Amino acid sequence: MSEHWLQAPVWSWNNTFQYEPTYVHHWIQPLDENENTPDMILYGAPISRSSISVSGASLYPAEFRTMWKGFATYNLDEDVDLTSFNVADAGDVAMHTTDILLSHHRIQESTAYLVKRFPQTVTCMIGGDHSTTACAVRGIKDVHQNESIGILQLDTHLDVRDPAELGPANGTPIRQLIDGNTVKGKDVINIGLHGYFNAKPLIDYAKEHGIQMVTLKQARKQGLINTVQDALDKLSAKVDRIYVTVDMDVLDIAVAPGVPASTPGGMTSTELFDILLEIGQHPMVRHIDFVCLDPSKDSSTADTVKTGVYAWLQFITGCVLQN
Ligand SMILES: [Mn+2]
Repeated sequence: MSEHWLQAPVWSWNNTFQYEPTYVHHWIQPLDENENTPDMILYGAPISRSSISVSGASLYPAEFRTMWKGFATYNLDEDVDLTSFNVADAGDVAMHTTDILLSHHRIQESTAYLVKRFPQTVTCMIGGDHSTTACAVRGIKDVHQNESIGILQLDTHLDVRDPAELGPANGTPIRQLIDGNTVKGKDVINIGLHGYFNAKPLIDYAKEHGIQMVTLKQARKQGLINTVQDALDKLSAKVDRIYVTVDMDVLDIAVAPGVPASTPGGMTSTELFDILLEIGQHPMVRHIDFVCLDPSKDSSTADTVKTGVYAWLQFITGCVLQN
């Protein structure tokens, strides 16, 4: 069994709760490594020292859990209660204070541990900045070396900047995975690109490696749901498992004050919620992450953290509808 660096979550549950769970903080339980197979394992990767610009995204896993108490387990729109879906919280990967590469390696090892120990379980990583995605995908590949992994990326950016120049920073994860032969460029689909936020040489790299770019403008024209279904179908036809990475900077700057890299012209929160409901229903999606949300930049009413929890619950609702 591979080593892992998971520590009990910062947030402590009310395990003495004696009624049927009706709010998210009653429902999620700490991971019991000796027991059953949970439907989903949640784990935090609280690192943002690897961000190109200043970010407090390392604070997100703790704030994410704190916000659970504001959400019921019942989804009114879909008329489903989520409590039948067993979500276990494995806590956060312990980060080294100064050694970024060591911290990244711990994320990789901890992901490998979870994927190996719970092969049937969907994993959900809460970042942290986007550098964490490269670590998680490598961890999955370590366990499933003969499987191909496809990535559906919801992001304003391609994240193919050069690690030789920046180190394994948050602008580089997709390039790390392609250059490291973990994932093929043609097995990456990015939805959410728009406007003026990807320099031309990065687009050239993406084209050269066959990354499929769907701009937000194109996606809206053909319908976001159709676009996502199409992307998942395409990936399903050629890979063994799909990893979905949600960079919260895909959201419009007006609805995501807590995402340092969000931009004008991005997704509305409703668009993101609709997409995640669809993604959750797809059986090939085995892994998901949510990254780059910095609670220290958020509004005083934590609007973006609330949006982040809502987005995650939409994915889970999709999983429940699939079953
Ligand atoms: Mn990104």
